[in-house]
Amino acid sequence: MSDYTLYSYYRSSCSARLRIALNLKGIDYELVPVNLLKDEQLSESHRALNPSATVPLLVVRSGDDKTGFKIGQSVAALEYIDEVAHQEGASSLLPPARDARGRAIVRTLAQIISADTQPVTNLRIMRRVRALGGSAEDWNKELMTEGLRAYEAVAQDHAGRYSFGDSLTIADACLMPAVWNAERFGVDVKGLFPTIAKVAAVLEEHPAVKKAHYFRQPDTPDNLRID
Ligand SMILES: N[C@@H](CCC(=O)N[C@@H](CS)C(=O)NCC(=O)O)C(=O)O
Repeated sequence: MSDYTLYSYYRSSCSARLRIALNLKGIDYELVPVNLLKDEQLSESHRALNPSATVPLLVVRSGDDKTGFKIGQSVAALEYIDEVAHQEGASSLLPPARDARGRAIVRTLAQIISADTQPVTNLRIMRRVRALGGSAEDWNKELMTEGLRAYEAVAQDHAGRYSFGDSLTIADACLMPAVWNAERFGVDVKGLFPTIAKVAAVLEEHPAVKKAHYFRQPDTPDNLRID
């Protein structure tokens, strides 16, 4: 048995990916809030744990290992959670190894969000856009629209109940919080992206996703909290 600690911020899309996966696998975890608006991710103590100065950070402790094994990249952590749980008999968040094409499609979808969309709309980038005199809100709305347009184009040929067929995958764990962010910045997800909207509607009803929602976290401010 391992102990899991998740360093997380309630409104961090990358943290939400891991909350969704941990909830899906029924893995209990201790949540350590890191307040991005107070720059806690930039502190020496956090950088010592995650040199990327970001959340999420997943720390896994087992047996006598008190320091823990640290994973500071959300997609690596998603796959780790999936692989460990799969070894213990849970269903996988990736198509089976014999379906190499399916796995490539799921990873393509996950990377449209995790490699092409989130990094350019991150808090540190928004701050730089503002420092250069631009509108970070317009910047994010445009880039999130472009990212979701690419996702829609790939997913429309493969989606069932979820982004790839009828099983929830790492692509969905990346998509759901990306949709929450896009809606926050005024992207008309339902109007522009019918496949994503259909999948998101199913995801939003999933108990693991509900529990991972931005507004149901221990560090969610009281004025945003929902039941
Ligand atoms: N590639 C990293 C990105 C992590 C990341 O950028 N996290 C955001 C929150 S979603 C963050 O910590 N931002 C802090 C900042 O921009 O200073 C991952 O997938 O874990």
